[in-house]
Amino acid sequence: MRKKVFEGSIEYFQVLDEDGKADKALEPKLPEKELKRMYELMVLCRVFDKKAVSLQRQGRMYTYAPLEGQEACQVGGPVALEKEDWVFPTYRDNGAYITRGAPLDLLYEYWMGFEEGAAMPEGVNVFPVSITVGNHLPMAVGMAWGFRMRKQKKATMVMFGDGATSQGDAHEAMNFASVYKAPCIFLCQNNQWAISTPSAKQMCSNTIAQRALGYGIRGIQVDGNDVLAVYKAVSEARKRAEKGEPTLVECITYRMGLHTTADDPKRYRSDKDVEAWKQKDPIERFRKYLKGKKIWNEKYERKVQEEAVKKAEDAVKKAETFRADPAKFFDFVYEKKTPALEEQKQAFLRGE
Ligand SMILES: Cc1ncc(C[n+]2csc(CCOP(=O)(O)OP(=O)(O)O)c2C)c(N)n1
Ligand SMILES: [Mg+2]
Repeated sequence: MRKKVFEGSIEYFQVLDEDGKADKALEPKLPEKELKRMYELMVLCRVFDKKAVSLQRQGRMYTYAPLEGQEACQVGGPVALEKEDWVFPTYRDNGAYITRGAPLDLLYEYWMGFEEGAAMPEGVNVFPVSITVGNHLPMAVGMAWGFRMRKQKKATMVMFGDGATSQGDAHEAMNFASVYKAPCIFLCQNNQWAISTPSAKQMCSNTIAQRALGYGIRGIQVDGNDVLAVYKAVSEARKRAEKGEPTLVECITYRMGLHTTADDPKRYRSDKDVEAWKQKDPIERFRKYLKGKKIWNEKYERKVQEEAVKKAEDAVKKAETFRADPAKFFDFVYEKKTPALEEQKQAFLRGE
């Protein structure tokens, strides 16, 4: 006897087409103020990012991983969360920090080499970046499971790339979240590349979202250059999270820039591809939508750009005047300093 024991498929959706026209059946009903906030955040992310690359090129910042092209994911995902939720980002997700209210000077400070920049103010619930690919997925699930055990109505959202889905940690995390009903949202930014490895060489499955079926959780694929699609997918996932149902959201996007400032993508991908993705630019698409709704005009654009540039420049000034206190190094080795460590600290302070 043979019979089908499982039937499953994966949906893809897009709210805004490439001309910024909305699919009325899917368009989220957001007030003008919120739409403007999202647009302003996307512009701020791009301005922040371009500034960081330029600082690195001038020798004023260390290695930096640009987010250009991924603004719709990094704004649309985090804005759909509740304030008390937690986000677990990667090195590329400065936009998620910005959206959650991180002070820009701390972000610059961190990428200038100061760990102090990773300490977010109270209420900015974003974990320190995970440079280790994939290792933050189980952490996000662990925190979410904790929320569930304490009966708190909070959720976590972990952000990761296509490459991270090849790590054992990613599989363990999704399976664990499913079994323990952890209120966790898995937001994958499939930007087509893991450094120089294209998605097609990374996996043989058609989508990343379909892996959710194997864990018995919901998987959805969205246009990751469409901020309203990402927003809608994550808002729905957030509602399910509260019921103990994790979701895997795969955002189809593209890394427009370098993997990091230490990379030269011209050695492994064609300008033609990059050009084609430029036509799908998430900020331009959203701008067209806002223009169609008579929310956007040239005067508003000038104001948004000027404010973003000022915020970034002020933050750079602040970050560049930051001076670390090397004696603090001794304070964070253990929760309480051992006598030997205290002795070493005192010797250091005496300049020995
Ligand atoms: C465990 C581990 N292996 C390898 C690396 C080196 N590494 C840094 S980024 C990266 C590619 C990750 O690609 P993806 O997950 O798609 O994220 P993206 O950089 O595209 O945002 C690799 C292999 C690392 N940081 N951690
Ligand atoms: Mg990638």
